This record gives sequence, structure tokens and C-alpha cells, in this order.
Amino acid sequence: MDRKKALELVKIQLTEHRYKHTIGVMETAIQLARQYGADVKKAELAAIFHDYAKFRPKDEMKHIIIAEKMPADLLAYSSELWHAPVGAFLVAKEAGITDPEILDAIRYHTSGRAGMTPLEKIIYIADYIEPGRQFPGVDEVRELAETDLEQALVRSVQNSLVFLIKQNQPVYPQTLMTYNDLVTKRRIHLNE
Ligand code: DGI
Ligand code: FE
Ligand code: FE
Repeated sequence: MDRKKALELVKIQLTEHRYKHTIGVMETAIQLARQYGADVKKAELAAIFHDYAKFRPKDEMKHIIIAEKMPADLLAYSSELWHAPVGAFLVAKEAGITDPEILDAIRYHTSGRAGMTPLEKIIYIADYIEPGRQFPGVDEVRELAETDLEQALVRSVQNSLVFLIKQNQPVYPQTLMTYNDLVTKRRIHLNE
């Protein structure tokens, strides 16, 4: 699918603000893919569709999570997490995207997962650092992303965890597994 068609399909799903965010994620993801040797076209499409389900009614998302046998523990945690796996499902169903790498990048863009692919890392980080984002720590991650995708990911996952914890919010186990996987690999690497 070309960019124009993809953007058309996404625009009608989103608010003006979220559409602008999507354009920012797309531009950032393309840049990161070029820089780190990932598939630029897949990064573009995954970025365009990453928040496709952001504004679906909670009831609809809940039905899809149950009907499609997605991890049931999602329902015990913030509904903010739901648009990622539900988005992957709807993008396949409604936009006809079949590439599993693109769908996984959408599926894991909020929680991450252990063993993230380069494309998944790029979409996670692009979502975090796109030019419209303004929060404490974002500039540090922008700088890290210029030289080291892995370090940028570690810091953005850390920041997200600290943010949730400071707000007394529960942390979805998969988010913790993403963090543990990153820092464990790091420690093994450093000890080599
Ligand atoms: O959809 P975006 O706003 O662009 O960004 P996102 O998909 O990363 O979603 C961020 C939201 O998800 C934010 O409100 C925090 C929430 N979130 C992310 N990880 C967790 C989480 N909420 C809980 N409860 N637990 C998590 O592990
Ligand atoms: Fe999102
Ligand atoms: Fe997003």
C-alpha cells in the first residue's frame, strides 16, 4: 500500500491532533529505519497505522480482545494498552495489511516485548520522540537515538515505567518483561 492510501485510511480514524502525531511518528520512523538499516517502507506503514485503533470504543476493543483470544490479562490493566493489539487486528481486517512484521510493530508499540525486532524498536522509539512530543527526558532519548537505538529504547522504557510508578499506576507485566529483557541483555553484554 502506498503512503497516500494508508494516510487516507488512518485520517478518518483519528482526531486532528492524533493525525499530526502519526505524521511525526512516520517521519521519525523513516529516518530511524534509514539510519539503522531497517526496511523503510515497513517502518512507514507501521508508523502510519500504529494508533489506528486509538479511538475505538472500549467495549468494541474488549470484545475483540476476548473474541480473538488476545492475552486476557490485558483486560485487568489500563485500557490505554488495548489499542495496540486491537490495532494490529483491525489494520489486518480493515486495511488489508498482512505483513506480520508490520502487524507486530503495531501490536507491541505500547508495551514492547522481550526480544523486540529492529522494526518494533524503531516504531516504539519514533512514537516516543516524534517532534510533537514534549515531556521531561524526551530530548535525552532523541539524542541517544542519533547514535544508539538500543540505549534509546532502554531509556524510553525506563522513563515510561518511572512515569507509571510515580502516578501509582499498575504496570502491565509485558512492559516489565520488555525492561527486564533489555537490561539483562545489557548486563550479559557488559560482562563479556
Ligand atoms: O498511543 P500513544 O499515546 O501515542 O502512546 P502509547 O501507545 O505508548 O500509549 C501510552 C499510554 O499507555 C499512556 O497513557 C500510558 C499507557 N501505558 C503504557 N504502558 C503501560 C501503560 N499503562 C499501564 N497501566 N501499564 C503499562 O505498562
Ligand atoms: Fe499508541
Ligand atoms: Fe502513538
